[in-house]
Amino acid sequence: MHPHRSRTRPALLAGALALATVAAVGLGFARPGPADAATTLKALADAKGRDIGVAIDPNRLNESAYRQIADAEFNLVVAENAMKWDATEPNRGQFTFTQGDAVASYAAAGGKRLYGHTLVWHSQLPGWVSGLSATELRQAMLDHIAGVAGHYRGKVAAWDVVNEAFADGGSGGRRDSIFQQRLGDGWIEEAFRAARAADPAAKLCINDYSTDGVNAKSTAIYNLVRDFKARGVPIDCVGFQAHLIVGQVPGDLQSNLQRFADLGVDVRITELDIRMPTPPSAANLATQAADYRKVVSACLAVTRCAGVTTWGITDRYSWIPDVFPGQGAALIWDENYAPKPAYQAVVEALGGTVTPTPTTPTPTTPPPGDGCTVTYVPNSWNTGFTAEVRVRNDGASAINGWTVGFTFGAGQRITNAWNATVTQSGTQVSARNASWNGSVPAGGTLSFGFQGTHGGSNPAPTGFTLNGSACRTG
Ligand code: G2I
Repeated sequence: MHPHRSRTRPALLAGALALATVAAVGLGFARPGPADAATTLKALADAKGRDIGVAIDPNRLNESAYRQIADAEFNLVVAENAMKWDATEPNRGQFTFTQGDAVASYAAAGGKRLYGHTLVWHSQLPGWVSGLSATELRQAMLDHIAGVAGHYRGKVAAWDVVNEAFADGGSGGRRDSIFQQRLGDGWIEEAFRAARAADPAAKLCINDYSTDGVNAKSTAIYNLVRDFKARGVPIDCVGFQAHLIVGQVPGDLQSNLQRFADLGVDVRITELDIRMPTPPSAANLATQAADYRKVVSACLAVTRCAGVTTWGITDRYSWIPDVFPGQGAALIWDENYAPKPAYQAVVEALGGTVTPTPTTPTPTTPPPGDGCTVTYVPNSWNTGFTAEVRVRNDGASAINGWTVGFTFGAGQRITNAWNATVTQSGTQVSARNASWNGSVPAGGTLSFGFQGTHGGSNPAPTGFTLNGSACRTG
């Protein structure tokens, strides 16, 4: 078990066990051949005692692909915006936790750790803060920390207590924020002490960007942490946002993480994304995969690195195009929820393997004329769809281990699946039972589902087979 982890790990989400990730082939980039990811990021990270986290917007959780990936692939969640000051205290002393609570209850229901972001930050402050005097601002800051960290007391594994407090460039100084201007250097320490009082069990982190390598800004934080540790100011961890540019992972990322760890704090990658010009080229997607591998590997090489969090699930929803026009494609699932080469790179960095396409179990052919009956239930939207496949075993004997085959006719591509391991090669799809649903009694029905993309029309597939024998459609 990892040294930073003192509490019992939550139970695995049962639904995650049911979800088999597919690596759809033929997506326009190089893959090691028809293969499926051996397991999920979550299972791999769980096995290593590390966090694999994701920033979420609770309003997106009713979108099925978003929800399925969040459920299956991550063991930690953080609110992308829902726990920030403007969201939680829009008017002084009036706290609103609806959105933040949605994230917290999603984490609790799925047995995922919850990361708190963020108590004090110069950005996304509600307007009322700017009018306060120094005395009022200090009290408002302390009240805000007490209100928010107190509300989530006992539920949050760690908080970004203070976010982005240091200046860009080579000055090594503080950011010229409202807190710095009005409260002076002591405000960070006051914030950490207030956070400890509000939630003694939460790890307390300072978080920043452009601090991933050794530079003036990261060294300024290093000096602050060293000072806090020397003086007994509560601080437990340092977050490195890692909003990176393709091909530009700092070569000293690992040694930078290590020097902080050597001060006696945990470290973590908190907001990883790796942007590139859009639309993405195959070459940049390959470089991005190598970059993700480097970041995850650097964390794993540092014993006190608690884990890696990506700042979102899909390129469909990312802050980057809004802030850097013409750039994006920074996450590990593309705009249609297809896993990118970077996804596979993270699997491999976490110790997962690319397994060859599983061999078909020995067919148990039903008596002629009996066979199987297929019901195919699609649910389509303009470019995507989900579908459930039900196959009744019409034979006289039970089946132990099944493979269902079928053929798409209109360019459909499966991006992820559940209750089966699904592989696609061209138009041909093969779905193999999961470990727990291989037995189908005579007269019983197996079912599995998947999500995919289509090019505008989405006719039902044809040529269904069960263990090599043709099925009727019912
Ligand atoms: O800027 C990227 C991240 C840098 N580190 C701290 C993070 O908290 C920050 O996250 C981003 C969110 O990803 C954005 O979603 O913080 C932005 C605000 O600075 C968030 O953008 C805001 C938009 O500016 C608002 O217009 C919008 O109403 O998101 C809000 C909610 O969608």
